[in-house]
Amino acid sequence: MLVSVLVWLVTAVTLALFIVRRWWLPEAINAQARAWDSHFSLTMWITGAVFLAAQLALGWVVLRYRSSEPVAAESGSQGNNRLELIWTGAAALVFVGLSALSTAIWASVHLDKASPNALRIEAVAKQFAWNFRYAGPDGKFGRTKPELISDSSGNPFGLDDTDPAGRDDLAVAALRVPAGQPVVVLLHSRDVIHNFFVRELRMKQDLVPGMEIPLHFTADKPGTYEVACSELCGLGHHQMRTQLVVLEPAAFAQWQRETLESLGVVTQPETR
Ligand SMILES: [Cu+2]
Repeated sequence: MLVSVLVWLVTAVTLALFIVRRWWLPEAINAQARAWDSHFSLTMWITGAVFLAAQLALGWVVLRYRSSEPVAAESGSQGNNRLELIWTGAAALVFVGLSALSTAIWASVHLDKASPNALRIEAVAKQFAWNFRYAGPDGKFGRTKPELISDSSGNPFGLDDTDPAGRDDLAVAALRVPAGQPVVVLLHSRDVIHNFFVRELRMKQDLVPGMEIPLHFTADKPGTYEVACSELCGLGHHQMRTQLVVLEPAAFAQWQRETLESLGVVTQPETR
């Protein structure tokens, strides 16, 4: 009798933790994250209902068939093929169905191409830091050469300063994006596999040496969020983090202009 009460108690506490949502996901800041959240909730409701029914039944069976007499092992259940078939089939259907339902979200994050007018930002990860590069007002990334890469002289991208397209390139340690505008982050790694992860975007993408992996999103809520490396990449992995700062478009333009001016780059378009 005590066992069935315990089973029901554990069930109640477990469900309460999910219903109260004391420890829950941080707020979603883009359309795909909100889509993930509603899919996650659907999964939780379905599996939660099954969990509740199964636990209630378990407690009831324990209560109903309890015996103070020792029971011989051979006299146990004979099995029921029909029941086995039903619940195995139902579980398979739920798994496959939920996976199928989520494919559209997965595709919109990982398979669809970024919109052609998305702001392109280059990201380079290394043990144990992040760097981001903006093409500047000319919209063109300057040429880079691996042999020019030098953190000590402030050139983490190996920017070749003989290329005029690179004069207005902006290299910074935190990722700033304009709110409500599509951006595509071109992910690179200089050494080992790292992972770009922002909880509020519900996005996670590996950075693989030798590859350029584009990740596109449209963050619509201004704020400061953490970018954490989510791949164990060495001893300093825990400190490999930076920020994603979502700014109102005007504030983003102002930041870009002011930063370039502080570097001595004139950003006013030339009139002649
Ligand atoms: Cu890392």
